[in-house]
Amino acid sequence: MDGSRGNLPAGLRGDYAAAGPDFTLPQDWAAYPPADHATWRRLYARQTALLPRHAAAAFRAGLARLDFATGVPDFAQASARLRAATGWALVAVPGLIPEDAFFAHLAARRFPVTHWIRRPEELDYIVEPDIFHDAFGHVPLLTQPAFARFLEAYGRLGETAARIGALQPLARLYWHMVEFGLIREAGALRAYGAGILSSSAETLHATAGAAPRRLRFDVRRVLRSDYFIDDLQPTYFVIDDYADLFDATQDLPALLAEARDAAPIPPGAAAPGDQPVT
Ligand code: HBI
Ligand code: FE
Repeated sequence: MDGSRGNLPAGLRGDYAAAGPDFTLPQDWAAYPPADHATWRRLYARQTALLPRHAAAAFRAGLARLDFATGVPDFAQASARLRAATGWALVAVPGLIPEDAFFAHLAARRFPVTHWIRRPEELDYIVEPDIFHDAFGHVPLLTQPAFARFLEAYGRLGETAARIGALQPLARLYWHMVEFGLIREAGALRAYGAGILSSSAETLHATAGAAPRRLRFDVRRVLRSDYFIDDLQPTYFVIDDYADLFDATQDLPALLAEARDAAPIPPGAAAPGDQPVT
């Protein structure tokens, strides 16, 4: 990593100079202007309207344990509630951080949460994850023990993946199963992925849209599946239980090496062995 930015894309919005060597910085909750709290409340109202019909039960239960309705969450308060549930805490970061720092935080049960919020004119789409994507999208599910254990195990695999040149397959697992995962509950498809639940368009597309391919979660298939970062997903993977994710990490080093050497599957393409979920 070079200096204070590491291997990050250029032009990121956050104040990386204010971050420490682990890329965390103080949240300074008192410094948020009323306009930021108002933006948070608008996003929160829009997304929570979709949850009863489209969100996984564990997401809704996690959100109910956190006090996120009144405005930008105070990470110290949210961490106290999260620690009581699964031992996880939030740490404030200026935005995307280098992969090795990200993995190290997950392995230590610290979830990096961007501390700034989007501008009102960015309500429907934002390129970089902001505090609404990270805190509203990711944190509620960290109260679910099996998912929390998976994410900690995922973080621990970062070092191995970097050593064997398999960061791309590991990133695909995060993208498909942490950002865009679906779960089947009582025969219905529900969203638990943060990238889905922090976006109203993606929430409807993922769970109710006719277009996307929905496939039964298969870790080998996911590790080879490329994805678009700036469009609705053409393919979603469906689990039956959060323990399926933790189980998939058990022999991941071997699977990562296999996926590293295999041909990627293009976004939206079909592959032999796919098991569609209706
Ligand atoms: N940094 N803050 C932050 N949040 C992320 O979700 C994140 C990151 N850095 C890297 C990254 N995600 C992805 O490359 C993961 O697949 C590792
Ligand atoms: Fe995310």
